[in-house]
Amino acid sequence: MAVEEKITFCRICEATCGLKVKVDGSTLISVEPDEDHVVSQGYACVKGTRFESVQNSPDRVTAPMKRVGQEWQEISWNQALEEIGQKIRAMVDKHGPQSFSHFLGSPTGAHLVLPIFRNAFYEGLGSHRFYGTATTDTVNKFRVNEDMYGQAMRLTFPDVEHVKFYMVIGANPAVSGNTLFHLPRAVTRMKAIVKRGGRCVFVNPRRIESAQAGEHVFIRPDTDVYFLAAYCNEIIKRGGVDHERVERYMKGYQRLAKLVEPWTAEKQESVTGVPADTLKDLVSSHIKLGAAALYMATGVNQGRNGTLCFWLLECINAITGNLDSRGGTVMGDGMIDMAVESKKAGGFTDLNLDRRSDGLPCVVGQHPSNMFAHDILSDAPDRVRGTIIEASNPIIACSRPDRMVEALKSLELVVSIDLFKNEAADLAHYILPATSFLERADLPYALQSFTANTPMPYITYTDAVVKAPPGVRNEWWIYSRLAAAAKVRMFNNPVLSVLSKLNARFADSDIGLLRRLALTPEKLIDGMLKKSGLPGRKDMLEKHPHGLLLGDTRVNNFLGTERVLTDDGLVNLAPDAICAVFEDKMDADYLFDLNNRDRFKLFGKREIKTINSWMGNSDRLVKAQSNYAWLHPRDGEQLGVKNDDLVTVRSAHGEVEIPVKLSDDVMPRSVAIPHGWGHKYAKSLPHAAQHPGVNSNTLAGDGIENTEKLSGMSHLSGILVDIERSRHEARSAL
Ligand SMILES: Nc1nc2c(c(=O)[nH]1)N[C@H]1C(S)=C(S)[C@@H](COP(=O)(O)OP(=O)(O)OC[C@H]3O[C@@H](n4cnc5c(=O)[nH]c(N)nc54)[C@H](O)[C@@H]3O)O[C@H]1N2
Ligand SMILES: Nc1nc2c(c(=O)[nH]1)N[C@H]1C(S)=C(S)[C@@H](COP(=O)(O)OP(=O)(O)OC[C@H]3O[C@@H](n4cnc5c(=O)[nH]c(N)nc54)[C@H](O)[C@@H]3O)O[C@H]1N2
Ligand code: SF4
Ligand SMILES: [Mo]
Repeated sequence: MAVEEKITFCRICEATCGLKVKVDGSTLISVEPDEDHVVSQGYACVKGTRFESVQNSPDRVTAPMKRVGQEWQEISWNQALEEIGQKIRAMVDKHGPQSFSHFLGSPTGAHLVLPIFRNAFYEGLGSHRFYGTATTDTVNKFRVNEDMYGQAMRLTFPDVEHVKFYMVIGANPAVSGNTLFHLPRAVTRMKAIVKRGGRCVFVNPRRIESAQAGEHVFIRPDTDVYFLAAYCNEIIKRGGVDHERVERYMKGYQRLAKLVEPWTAEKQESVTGVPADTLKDLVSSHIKLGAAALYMATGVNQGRNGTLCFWLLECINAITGNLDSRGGTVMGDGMIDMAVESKKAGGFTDLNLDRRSDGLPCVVGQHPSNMFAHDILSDAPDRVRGTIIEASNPIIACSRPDRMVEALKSLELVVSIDLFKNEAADLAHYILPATSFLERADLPYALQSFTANTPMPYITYTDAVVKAPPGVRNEWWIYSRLAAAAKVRMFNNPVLSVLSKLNARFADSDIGLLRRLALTPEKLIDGMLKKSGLPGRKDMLEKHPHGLLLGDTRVNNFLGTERVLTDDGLVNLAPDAICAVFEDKMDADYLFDLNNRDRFKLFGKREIKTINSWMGNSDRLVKAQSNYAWLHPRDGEQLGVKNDDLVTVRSAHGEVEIPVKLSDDVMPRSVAIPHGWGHKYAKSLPHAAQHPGVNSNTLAGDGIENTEKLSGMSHLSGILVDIERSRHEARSAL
């Protein structure tokens, strides 16, 4: 077969860069950046350009597998789906629908039609037991959106193309892209802020790669809440509030002002390490430069107070008049207004406060992943007895891997839907092989209202550009067929249910006519595009293969409109639940942090060549392990360690032994360890097992006491640890 060149886009991270791939039949030969992509303009990172090592990996699962004892056997799809379907049905009939759960990983974010079918399956089953790694990265933001703007999906993003004062707290866009908004070519775009006379400031316990685009301010891990409270207070004291806008469109200002009043720049300095003068200088620029936006991400989300932090951050953006303003934070409206649609439909994006008996919320319908093992190992009658794990590796992603292993081992039924037999899949009873992103048609991230959440709004569409191996299936198909086997009614409608199950039969029928009749994702997306007044699939492919720019970000399209989804149409600056937690714990937390300011705090370090745990098996991306404990040289000296020496890092929950790298990019009394490593259970990921590294989540605690109460987020960053030189010698070949 001739080699073909095709244009598509990457879906490994949210930057969604344009790619040009060479394909020979069903084999991916190479991946290059798409020079002509309307937004990424020739940028793509190594994870994208070396994706062929993942796509073509000999370790990929390409047929359904069943574990019989310790042996894995290849079985047919019919057998797999029938057996799994019957087991789910029997479990649910005997123990009730909540006994069968779901655990969702981050790669599923980039898959447009999948949630429709997954949700239809679980709704039909009657189970709301959804867990997933959203509670390790970002549900605190959804909680705040719900309380301030009336719906979880009502999400702002910074208008980076026009901003003059941009402050990035606990994020590293140069390495990670961004979360919950698109910003390909992030470094270039952030450098442009400084070029046009603005400031771009990174508040972070490490002088990160992104800091080349602007300035850097050190902050002690998990103390941002004091910094933000003091920042908000300073804005108020210095007259930085746009009172007219606040009075017209918002409520709760007085309560907010009163809550932050005790938090001075001087007070925060003692625990954050950010000099009071630095904070005041930042506030001066914020007010003077006008168009200002604060953005935060996982580094802060994963602390003990991620919800309080995002609330304060959104309040600062709002009261300074920057919310819904050019160069401030904007509320994309996109192809579909996800917030409006979700509010109308109810269901999976709702905030559920009464599903759990322990009082933890289910933000966007997700139970806290920190409670997954607990809910399995509990002796409650409705405990979790079976689960599907989809695109996730909770043994590495979540706290207390030992407990996660014990819990997964105890389940009666575990089904992994994945590309690989990862550590969690190794403990499953069945593995169902899924398509990679190159093997499916898509629009960019659905969560972002289909590309609305980007400083350069655009739309792009891709067909599947590589033919999936014959034994691999798209998840929409898997859930439809599973529904038939488990006798689950889809879409709460008998006719639609029958049709959707038939549709899945048609989609891979041997009869060409039936296959052509099937309503495939391509056809669904075509309909969605046209309904939104955009070019259909064919036109997108032929006329706009590199994407179609949709004009500038829109402003003044939110405040005072029906898009504010609170009952009274006002932005709520002082939601009761959030204020109550602030009142309750700020002083106690502050005292605790003051008393522990000389101890080490652990935080994370994402790396350009890996994404969470799933690139460790690529021989082109991971050639040696880079899983070090990064320490400040002064701390290294005190501990008596130099580069590559082993240290033991110990928390209240566990300990790891890990080699050291010293760098003055790391704040003293803190230690950065990349997560996503620790492939010691990786029997079926041979390359990853050669460079295992250690799992930093051994140091994180699970259970309610290590879970943020307003959102269910796991506490993964800013964990107190002790470090000592290890008694063991450093391994020479790391
Ligand atoms: N290369 C690569 N890209 C990725 C990923 C990956 O694993 N590798 N993962 C993807 C995923 S799933 C996500 S959610 C996004 C995440 O995207 P980001 O949130 O940008 O993730 P990080 O690069 O880890 O940035 C978090 C930053 O917070 C800092 N930090 C840690 N603790 C604190 C704290 O208490 N306070 C402050 N102020 N800063 C703190 C860390 O030093 C780090 O620089 O990245 C995505 N992109
Ligand atoms: N200490 C610490 N822990 C963290 C973090 C941290 O910063 N520090 N970050 C947290 C964050 S933000 C996240 S998102 C989680 C990540 O944790 P997870 O969401 O569990 O992600 P991975 O561990 O990378 O596992 C992803 C799995 O999906 C599979 N996969 C890839 N593409 C597809 C696909 O298209 N379909 C299917 N079905 N499977 C696919 C891969 O093979 C891999 O096995 O980790 C969290 N854990
Ligand atoms: S930055 Fe993200 S989207 Fe772009 S190529 Fe790399 S992994 Fe893919
Ligand atoms: Mo994430």
